[in-house]
Amino acid sequence: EQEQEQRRRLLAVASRFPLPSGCRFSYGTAGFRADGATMAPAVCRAGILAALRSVKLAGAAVGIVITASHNPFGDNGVKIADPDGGMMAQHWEPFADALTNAPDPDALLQLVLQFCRDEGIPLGSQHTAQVLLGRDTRPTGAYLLDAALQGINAIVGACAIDMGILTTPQLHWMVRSKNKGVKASESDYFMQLIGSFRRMLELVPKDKIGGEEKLIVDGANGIGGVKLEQIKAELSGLDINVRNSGKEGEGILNHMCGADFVQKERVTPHGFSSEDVGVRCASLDGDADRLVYFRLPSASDNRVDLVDGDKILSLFALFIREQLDIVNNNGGQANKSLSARLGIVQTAYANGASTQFLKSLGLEVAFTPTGVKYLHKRALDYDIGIYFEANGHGTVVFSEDLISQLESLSNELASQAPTGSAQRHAVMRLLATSQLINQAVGDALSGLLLVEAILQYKGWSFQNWCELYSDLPSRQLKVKVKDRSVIVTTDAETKVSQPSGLQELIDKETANYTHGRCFVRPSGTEDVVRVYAEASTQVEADSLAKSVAHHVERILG
Ligand code: G16
Repeated sequence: EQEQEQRRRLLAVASRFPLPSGCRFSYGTAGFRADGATMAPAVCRAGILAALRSVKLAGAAVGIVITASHNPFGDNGVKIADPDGGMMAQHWEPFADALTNAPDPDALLQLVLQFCRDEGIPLGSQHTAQVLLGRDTRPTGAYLLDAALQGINAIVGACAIDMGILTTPQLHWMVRSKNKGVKASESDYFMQLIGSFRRMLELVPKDKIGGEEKLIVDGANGIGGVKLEQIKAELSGLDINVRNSGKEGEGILNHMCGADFVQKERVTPHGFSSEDVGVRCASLDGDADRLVYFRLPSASDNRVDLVDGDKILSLFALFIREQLDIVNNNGGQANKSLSARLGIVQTAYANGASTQFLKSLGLEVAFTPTGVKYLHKRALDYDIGIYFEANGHGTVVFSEDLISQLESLSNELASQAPTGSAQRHAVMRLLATSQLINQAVGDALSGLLLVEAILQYKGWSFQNWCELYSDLPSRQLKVKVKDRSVIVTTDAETKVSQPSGLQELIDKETANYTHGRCFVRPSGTEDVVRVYAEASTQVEADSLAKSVAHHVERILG
């Protein structure tokens, strides 16, 4: 009987959300995205998918975030979080694609039944499933949330919990926390952020206290600014001013503002003026999973000095390496040590100068294709894995084993040495870092607080941070083509394998430039091909990108 009920529900929901003819969705870099008004069938099916994933994983909580992140205001999309808070396991992506594109209710039912047989998912029996939902501030959000709820409720035994309007990383954090059996509400998230930030500041050496407190944050008119406004009064040691906060009249989501705009265009976002020259500024994206920093160097033009994800990564790497060194050497006095493998993960978009800088520190640097789903997974191979995309998406992940080593070392040192021991302080900084920085996914709010705590610890100005290394001039372009999926890449997206002949053309162009480097790849979030070029001068980087973009246009139409 339950089986009959299950079939009935799936057929009913599929007929309520028919796929518009000619519509084809594809699970991209971070889920499904399109014009918000066309997304309901895909979001409803993502609801079915998330509930099935939870049934498969014995009722563990799974997450859905309704957002199109850095994309324009009218777009929307859906990201799915696995029980550990990371992106949905990649081996379910083909099923996600098939389910979303099932042409009619019967085809959808058959697909689900077959998949459940193949995956051993006990559909229709006494199993439970729970899905946590969140959405950003987009106008289609409420309507799409309802579609997701209907999809979840189409699976017998599934329970949906609406967590409200959130940043993407908040929802990922909640899913992870819930499955760890720890408190998982928004106020728990804020408490963890505020508490660990305070601990970090308490551990700032006395002679470094008194750095630049003023920080202006561009909230992209999205949800990140709203949340930052909620907690900023509790962040003592920081004087935060939020612009593009999403309030009525401040501007449009992601339009001429936000992390993607600042990182790609390298110009002042909307809402900033010559009065802000010289002040440290940060930019979040629409769902606050990306973070970049910038400064207006002069009032005479709108150019910015950019600190992108690579330089945030470099700051984190320097700090963590320094703490590990203090723990393990302690000026030759260490009697206890940690065994911790520290690794860095980047993509082909990482500025060549950043990779060289990290390698010069003796750090191991690995590369993956674009998408946090790849970087995060690779970072988990280390005891401390630091990953960042140049666009500002990244975090630091700590292994469970290292956390327990740190906890017991902290206890031992407390009983042995006077409380002021440098070694113990370094252990405590590492523990506070693991609490502050989101362990589930890249999180602009937690990343921002870690940056601020480290700058204070080091007594660094924005200028000191900028000078870590000089970026090689680079340029990124978008090319609109008929069908971007024609491009197939290999070697972590640094080479094109199809269409044939394109890579040879890229190589030929690149050979004309000193320190030239160039690659192309189809975006997984926008209907464009991205072209990235680097060279020893800006004029050369621009020209290399332009000539390769021209080849792409010519070959792909
Ligand atoms: C998403 C992914 C990022 C990726 C970005 C751009 O970010 O989470 O890992 O770098 O898309 O991807 P693509 O170049 O394929 O368009 P977001 O912030 O848009 O969710």
